[in-house]
Amino acid sequence: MLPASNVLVITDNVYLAQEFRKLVAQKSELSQVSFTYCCSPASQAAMEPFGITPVVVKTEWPRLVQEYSLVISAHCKQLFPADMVQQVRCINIHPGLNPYNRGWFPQVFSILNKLPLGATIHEIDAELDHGAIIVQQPVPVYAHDTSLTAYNRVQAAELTLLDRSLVDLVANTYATSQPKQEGNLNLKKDFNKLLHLDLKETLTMGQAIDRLRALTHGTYKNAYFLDENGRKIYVNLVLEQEPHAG
Ligand code: 0FX
Repeated sequence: MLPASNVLVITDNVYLAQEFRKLVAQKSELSQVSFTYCCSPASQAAMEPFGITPVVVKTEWPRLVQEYSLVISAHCKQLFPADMVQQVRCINIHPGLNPYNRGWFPQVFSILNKLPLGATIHEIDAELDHGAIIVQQPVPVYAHDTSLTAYNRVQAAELTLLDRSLVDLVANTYATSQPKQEGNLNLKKDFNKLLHLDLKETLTMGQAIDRLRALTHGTYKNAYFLDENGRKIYVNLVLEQEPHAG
């Protein structure tokens, strides 16, 4: 059993928050550890039914570093200030294979640029998805994947990694390795630039299919073109792999 400590989990992802709590409840080693769950103000409405209250990291961090011995970002949409990450151990659960396609929606960019995809748990430093790697797991991207199917595979890998490493994360009994290169970083604005489909743009069929499947994610209205009246027509792609013969 680990000695009593206070862990803060900040998350803006309802599914991950629920799965995180389940994992904590399953691990007897963590029975003396106190876990507090918070979210970003923008996620308050979605998170309130689960008893998760907002925190503003930018202004509240001096209190957080006093109250907690570990802060875990489980898809928290706020940046942790450099002063905060120097004063308390901060760990990020990231839906990408650092250092490839760090930042926003990694599977969207992996479908487009073919860089590897996966899940990473890493220490947070002053740069985005950049710190020392604790554990990571690659996941494949198939020709029949959309953003959603690739993302579901990544999320399953994140939970596998979390299940395996949570006790060590809390106990601070893990080794780290530095990413072998800086990799590349995509921001929200890079995703937004992909959404407008210019009907006059010339692409190969492969590039066009990749663009549309990278922007197909369940009910999200991502890719669009403009009709003759300037109204958006949203586009999603349906992909279906031929069943195995026999
Ligand atoms: O929580 P998350 O899966 O992850 C994002 C970033 O990708 C990640 O790098 C960062 N650490 C984390 C704090 O925020 O994002 P989400 O739950 O907003 O979206 C999940 C997926 O849904 C995303 O990968 C693509 C898809 N999506 C989402 C939005 C909001 C769309 O296709 N369109 C959208 O407008």
